[in-house]
Amino acid sequence: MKLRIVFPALAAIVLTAIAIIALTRSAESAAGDLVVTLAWARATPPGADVGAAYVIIENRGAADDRLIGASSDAAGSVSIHETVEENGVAKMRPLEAIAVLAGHTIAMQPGGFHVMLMDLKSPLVEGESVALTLTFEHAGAIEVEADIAAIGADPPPQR
Ligand SMILES: [Cu+2]
Repeated sequence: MKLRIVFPALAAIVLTAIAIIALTRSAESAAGDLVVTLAWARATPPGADVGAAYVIIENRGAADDRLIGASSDAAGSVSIHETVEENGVAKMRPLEAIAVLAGHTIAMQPGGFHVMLMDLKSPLVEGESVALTLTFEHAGAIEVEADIAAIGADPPPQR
């Protein structure tokens, strides 16, 4: 008898918790089968006019796509970069595109793929956000708001 009352109550609590978690994770932007989450950037020190932003790109579809460009009103120019290590030295190089294969996830992060913001119009300030538009070959444009973390911050935890 008691179980019958406790169980629905428990179920309601669990469902509420799931709904809350889903809401806090709803900071995702999508176009078609491409979903972009966890957009963030590192704050820039005074005087610096370049910064970097990072996103997670998930291709939930059955067709491959490619990230072919990025733009932001906050910067004079924006490009897609990759950091590679050559002879023990980290170097950045611009990429024409990043393939986002069907069913795959691309995780940008410091030391790897990133969105390079050049000629910043103002410094990236911790606690604020910067708007980015990512352009995909097939899915088109996806707009995201990148949360600005501290200078040199580690990536936010993934799900
Ligand atoms: Cu770069």
